[in-house]
Amino acid sequence: MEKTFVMVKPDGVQRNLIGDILSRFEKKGFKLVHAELKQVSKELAEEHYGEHKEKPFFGELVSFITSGPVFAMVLEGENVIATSRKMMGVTNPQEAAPGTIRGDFGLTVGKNVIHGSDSEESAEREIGLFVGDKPLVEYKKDDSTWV
Ligand code: FUP
Repeated sequence: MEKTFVMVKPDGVQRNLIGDILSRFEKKGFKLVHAELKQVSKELAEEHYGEHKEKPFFGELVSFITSGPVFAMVLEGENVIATSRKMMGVTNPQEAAPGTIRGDFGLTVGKNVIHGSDSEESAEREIGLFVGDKPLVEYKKDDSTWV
């Protein structure tokens, strides 16, 4: 089954949004297979955001994501990568549609509340970076009453 990496960024944790955000994914029907409140190191932040290394906002991005704990998750479900990104809304919260996480909770592009992998390759890479060799939690959910 498809998996993705999602994290509530330090602004979301500070603003007590973990529960609201996780609740949206749970209610959608995605299965939580890993969750961790985690302090991101500078090394991990620089690796995770490596594709933005040359961008003018790279320094701020790294200092923001390391400024306090993040709530890191792995979610599983059909088409979870694209669907969870849709639920997050576009990168800039000022342009994100109402009803999306960034549209409802975010104000600025620098502090946009949530991250989610954008492809199968980045999901695999980010799960590797953030979860490492900790095993994902395997369990059955009885979907028979609602699917
Ligand atoms: P996304 O995949 O939606 O998280 O967006 P990107 O990978 O393009 O950007 C990663 C992060 O860089 C964003 F979440 C916020 C930050 N960013 C800025 O601070 N300024 C920008 O102009 C673009 C992105």
